[in-house]
Amino acid sequence: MDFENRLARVLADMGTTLDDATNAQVFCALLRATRDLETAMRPAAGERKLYYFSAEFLVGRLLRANLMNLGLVDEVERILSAHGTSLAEVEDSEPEPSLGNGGLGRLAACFLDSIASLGLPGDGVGLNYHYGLFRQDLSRGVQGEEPNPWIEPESWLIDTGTSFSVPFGFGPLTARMYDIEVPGYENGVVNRLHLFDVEDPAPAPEHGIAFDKGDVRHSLTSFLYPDDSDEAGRLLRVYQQYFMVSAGAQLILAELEERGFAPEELAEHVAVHINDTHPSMVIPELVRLLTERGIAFEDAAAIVERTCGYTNHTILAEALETWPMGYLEQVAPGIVPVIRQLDELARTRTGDERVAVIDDSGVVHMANMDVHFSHAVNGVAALHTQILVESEMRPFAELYPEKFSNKTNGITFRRWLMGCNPALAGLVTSAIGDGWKRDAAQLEDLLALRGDAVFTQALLDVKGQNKERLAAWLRAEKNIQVDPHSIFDIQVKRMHQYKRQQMNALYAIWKYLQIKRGNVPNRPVTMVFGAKAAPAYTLAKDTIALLLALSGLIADDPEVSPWLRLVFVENYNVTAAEHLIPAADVSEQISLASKEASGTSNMKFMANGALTLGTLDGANVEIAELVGRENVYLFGRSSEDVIDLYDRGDYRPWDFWQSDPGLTEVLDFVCSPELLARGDAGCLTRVYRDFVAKDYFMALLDARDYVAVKERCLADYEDRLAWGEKTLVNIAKSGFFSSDRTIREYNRDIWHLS
Ligand code: 26Q
Repeated sequence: MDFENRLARVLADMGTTLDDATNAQVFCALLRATRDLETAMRPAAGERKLYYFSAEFLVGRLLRANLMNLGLVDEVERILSAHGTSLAEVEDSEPEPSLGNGGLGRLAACFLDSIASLGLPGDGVGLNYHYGLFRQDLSRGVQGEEPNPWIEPESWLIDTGTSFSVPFGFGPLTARMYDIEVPGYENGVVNRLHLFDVEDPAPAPEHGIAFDKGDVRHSLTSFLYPDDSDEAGRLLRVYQQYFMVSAGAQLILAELEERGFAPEELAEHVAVHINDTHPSMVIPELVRLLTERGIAFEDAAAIVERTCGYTNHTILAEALETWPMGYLEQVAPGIVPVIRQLDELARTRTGDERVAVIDDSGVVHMANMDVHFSHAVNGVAALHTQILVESEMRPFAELYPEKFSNKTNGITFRRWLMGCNPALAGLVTSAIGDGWKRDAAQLEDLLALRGDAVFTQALLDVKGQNKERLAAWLRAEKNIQVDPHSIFDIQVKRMHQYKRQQMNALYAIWKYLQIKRGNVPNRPVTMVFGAKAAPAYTLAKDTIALLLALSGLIADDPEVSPWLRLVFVENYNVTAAEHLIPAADVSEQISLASKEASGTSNMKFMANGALTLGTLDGANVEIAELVGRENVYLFGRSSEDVIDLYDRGDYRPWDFWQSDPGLTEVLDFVCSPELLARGDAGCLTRVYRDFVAKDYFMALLDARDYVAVKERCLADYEDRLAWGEKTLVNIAKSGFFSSDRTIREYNRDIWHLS
């Protein structure tokens, strides 16, 4: 049956027709027709199957992505336009699944797309959070958090009817498995994302995101990473993690048996991947289940070590998980003896206390357990892996040199170019054909068009169209006005001190003061921010308050507003990113060198023809190497300098503040009467005090250089053809950052799926 008939049938089932249906009903019918088509398709098969364990899968809206991979977008557009609507209008009815915080979760989603598109056998394993990550509310000038319910009566979730019993300390709890289909790009493959859920989930809280964390049986899957600032929150996190990995491990053994293999053969037929430490308990859980099936502990541990791979995503100490043994005894008593045995086994390999699984205060170090009992460990960009091997995990790298490798992150070009930027995708295809859609490295063919003024102008025109589109979207969705002829300078990512949105705020103040003095720029600049702050992260929330106060001050100042705008896009998520990234001129990637493991928005901006303004951190290093220094705007101290400064412990922000009158003026403005009239005094004072007394992520160290290089970048924008050529080189070189390339490397070096 063709898709049009399928759709008509579903609509008839719903008691309507394409002509009579609302956009919401058409969305619902498209969802059902697509899902039904996919359920009839088969997963990739092979000798070995991957299970990618992750606490987050930030998949974004799924209708367009699924239709694209099924090769149905053109047909659906044709059907819809005959009835006076379009995919863009219809997909606005789709709630975005809210199953991740940021980069790590979005990476997992890009990986699932690439695994299926390469025809590899691999499923995701995660949790079905009902209210997801919070929805951000900025209406009061500070961040408020609201539940984000995304599961509607008709959704992408398929109730498989399969369930597993998870043995918690308080007794067993049933984990019910829901699946989301993951189609490959035009290859007939459909893999799966398995999301485990409790049977009787708690209703959403009426207001805010406070809920009964003690009511584990019902609230386990309510929210993604409940606030872990209190004990109940931390315990619930352990419950979530064990629930996910115990159910996932049982699924693996059940499927292994179905495929006709013995538990002893696990490593030959299964690869387990641990996405950061959140799923680490899968190691002791698999060992426990294997020993239950009669395998001796040492053998089980060896099998599990040959099965598992682990990716580290951060070197920030606060994100390295450790759990007191007492928590584990309460939550998952079944794996406690296993963890003790694993600790002893690791101690037979080394006497180095720094790499112990259980330290002398009885705390379990999840990352240490991962490194001892995985056969492969990787960082997510060349610099990050180098820092892991040379400093953060040095004792491990000396003990197990063969385990360590780098796997530079990637993004799926299906969503991040073909899906979100059809104008650029069309232009690229008209120039080099469509081979790049399967093999992003072919984007390099664009380099032949360097010096072709007509093509360069066409690139600039596409950017102009995308800026108009973004302006229309911001007006309609967020009630924000922007000028498409201004330079769009965009920083979108989680709010964190190390990402240094506060340094970008200092630039805004500096520019504001310049314009007040009559130093107006060549062309107006629109600074765009989008970011959620963790609910318990005070300084991050304070920085949002500062940016909101600045936004209002600038907008209401008739001398400044024709030249500068600062807009803060509320509730930044994947859908917002898909509108923002294609329209960016400047991509802000300004983390303190050594702190951003990789970054992935840097890759998305590059592929969409924005120029990077950044530090030599994470994957920015590789971007700069690929495009050459003349096609990227670099500033700031090197990672070596920064690591030295931390080692010596002699960074003093107040020296900068006192010795540099320009900086003093900008900093003092944070607590000026003008801003205090608009923003919460407590928030602004905390930001100010942190700058001068602590500045742990050294914004003041790089602030001067940042302002200077940003000014040079904005001035360069005026030579339109030269700028267009730089964007051409960036797009042409971005193919390296395809997640297809990343997944090929994981498969070649770690998973060996086929
Ligand atoms: C840990 C303990 C307690 C509560 C929460 C957490 C927690 C939650 C989320 C720790 C880490 C995360 C997410 C980390 C993350 O998104 N890391 C990013 O991963 C990207 C993909 O590799 C990289 O590109 C980014 O550089 C990295 O910051």
